[in-house]
Amino acid sequence: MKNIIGHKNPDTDSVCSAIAYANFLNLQNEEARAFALGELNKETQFVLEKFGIDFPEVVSELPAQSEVILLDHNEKGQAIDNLEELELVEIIDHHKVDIQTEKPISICVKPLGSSCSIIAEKYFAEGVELDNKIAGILMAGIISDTLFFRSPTTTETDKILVEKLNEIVRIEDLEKLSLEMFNAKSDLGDISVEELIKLDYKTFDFKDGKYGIGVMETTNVDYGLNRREEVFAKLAEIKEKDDLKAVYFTIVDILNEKSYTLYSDDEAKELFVKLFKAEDRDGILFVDKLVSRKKQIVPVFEGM
Ligand SMILES: [Mn+2]
Repeated sequence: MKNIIGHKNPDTDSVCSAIAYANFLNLQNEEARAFALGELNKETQFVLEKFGIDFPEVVSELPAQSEVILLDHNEKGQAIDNLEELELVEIIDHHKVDIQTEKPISICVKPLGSSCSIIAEKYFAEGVELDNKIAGILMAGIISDTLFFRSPTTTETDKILVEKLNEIVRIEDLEKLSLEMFNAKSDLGDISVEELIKLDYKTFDFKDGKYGIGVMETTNVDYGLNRREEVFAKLAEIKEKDDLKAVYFTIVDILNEKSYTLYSDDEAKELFVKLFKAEDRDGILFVDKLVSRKKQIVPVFEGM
C-alpha cells in the first residue's frame, strides 16, 4: 500500500494532488491512499465538497516501514513526523529540491505552478481515465496555487491544463469558481493569532541566519490588518522563541495583486524596506505586485 501525503499545514494543491495521484495509481491496480497532515482549510473543504470527494484521513504519523510518497513538498520540516521510520518511495513536487535519500527513489519535480499540474500531466500522458470529480479537484488545485494565474509562478502549461481539464468538468465561469475558493480561504473565523501566522508558514536558512515567513493569501486584507497589534507582538515572540533572525507575515491581496508585510522588529523592517523597496504605510510594508513567497520573496533574501 502506497501512502500519499501532502505537506503540513495542508493547502488545496497538496490535498487535491495527493487524492488525484492515489486515484491514478488505483486505476492502474496499485494500492494507494491519500492522507492529510492536518485539518483541511476552508478552501480545500469547499473544493472537495463541490466535486463530491471524501475528505482524506488526517494523520501525523504512519506505522513504521509504511511506503510513502511525498506530494507537493520534499523538505523534512514539512513532512510527516516519523518520516525516518518510513519507506520513502517517491517524491512529486514543484518546489526547489532539498533532500537526501538512502536509496534510489522516483523523483518527479517540475517547474510548474502546482503539483496538481504535474498529476494532470501524468493522466493525460498515460491516457488514464479522468472522471469529472478528479478533473475538478485537479483544476481547483491549479487555480488555488497559481491564484488563478495571477501568481508569477504560473506557466503556460498550467493554463493549457486547466483548459483541458475543463473540457471534462465543463464549468462555465471559472473566474466565479476561483472567487468562491478564495473567499472560502479568506473565511478564517476566530482563529488565534499564532494559527493565523502559521496558516502558511515556512522557515528558511539564508546566509546570515534562519528566517520565518508566513503568508496569508486573501480577498479580505482587513482581517489581517485589523489584527496588526497582536500579529506584531506574536512575530516578536516567535523570533525569540525559535531563535530566528527575523520573522515576517505577508498579507497577499489576491485579487488586486498587492501585499502588506508585518515584521518581528525594526531591524527586520529596515531589511524588508531595503530589499523590496517597500512603502511604509503606518508601519505596514506595502509592495505592489509582490504576491509569491516562492518566486519573489525567497529569491531576494537568498540573493542578499
Ligand atoms: Mn503546491
